[in-house]
Amino acid sequence: MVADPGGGGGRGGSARWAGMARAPTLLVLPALLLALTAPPRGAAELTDGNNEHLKREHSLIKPYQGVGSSSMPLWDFQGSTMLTSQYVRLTPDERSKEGSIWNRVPCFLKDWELHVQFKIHGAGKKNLHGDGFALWYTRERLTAGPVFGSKDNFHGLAIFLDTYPNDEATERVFPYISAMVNNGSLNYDHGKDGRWTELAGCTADIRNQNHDTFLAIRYSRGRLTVMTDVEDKNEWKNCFDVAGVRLPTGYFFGASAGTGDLSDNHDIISMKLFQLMVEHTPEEENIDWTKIEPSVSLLKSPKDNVDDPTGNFRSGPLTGWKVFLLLLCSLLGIIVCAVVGAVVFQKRQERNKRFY
Ligand SMILES: *[C@@H]1O[C@H](CO)[C@@H](O)[C@H](O)[C@H]1NC(C)=O
Ligand SMILES: [Ca+2]
Repeated sequence: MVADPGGGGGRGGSARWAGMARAPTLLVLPALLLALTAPPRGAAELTDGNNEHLKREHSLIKPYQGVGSSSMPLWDFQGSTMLTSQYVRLTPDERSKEGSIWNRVPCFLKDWELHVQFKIHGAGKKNLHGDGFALWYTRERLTAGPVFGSKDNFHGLAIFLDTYPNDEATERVFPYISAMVNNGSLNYDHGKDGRWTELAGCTADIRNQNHDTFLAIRYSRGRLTVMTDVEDKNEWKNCFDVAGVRLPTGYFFGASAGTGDLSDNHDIISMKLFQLMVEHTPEEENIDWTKIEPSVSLLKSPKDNVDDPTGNFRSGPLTGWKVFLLLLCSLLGIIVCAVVGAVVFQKRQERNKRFY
């Protein structure tokens, strides 16, 4: 196996994976035989980022050999994307740029984990920078568009690393990382930072950091997990973890970024794809995974049901008022009953006095 030239070869040691392998039962050895012949290994080691499970045909690693070259390119790039020996710059810190880089080889792995090292940096001061970048696992590739430099109404998965809050009324704290699954029918609402199509998300301080910043996306058995390593602690921190996500095989990995009036350098330093060794039932194995329609079966989180899609966030306080009114009415009712009761009781007492 070729030594990892992408720098940080030590990344993915067992220690940093301890947090990631919260469900070791999901990680099954490829074959029982292997387990019997090989010395016992911790389940967590299987996905510890070692080169054994690294899929080079889906990985983008320094010095980016084969990127855009005519002989055997694994990756294509488009728009403002610029290659150096140290990074792939999707956009420079200039207005109205968009660029992307796309894997040319469709991915037929059922269970995978993508590790992305990136750097978002620029001269823009507080909130005067944008817009962030997107990571894709989609049917379409290399098509410029309005969603972080790429096409809207896509088929597949998008992870947005959004650095600019377009929606001034948002309760989310930016930079904000979110996921969206689309079967081609949904639009990404840029003005609302994708609020209505958000599957899950988290806040992460991913801009203008002096240390390395990483993101991991794991997709296995319908479960989508996103983790960040952006605090220079060399450990993964959970961003979100959702079940019920259905994605087909045969889609393409990519990354894209766009700038508008505000800008930043959006650099990809590496994208490393690891195969996860997961056992599937015969029924699962028998279906044609390339035919799966991207979908999410999970119920929306309660906060999405409270929010009014018109952007009106009044339901919370209204509910409060209703509860208050209800309590007030109940209280008045109790007081009335008590008064009436007291009067009746007093009348009876008086009557009793008369008769005894
Ligand atoms: C695509 O998704 C939308 C909304 O999530 C759904 O209403 C529609 O039926 C889906 N289309 C297909 C072909 O599955
Ligand atoms: Ca935004």
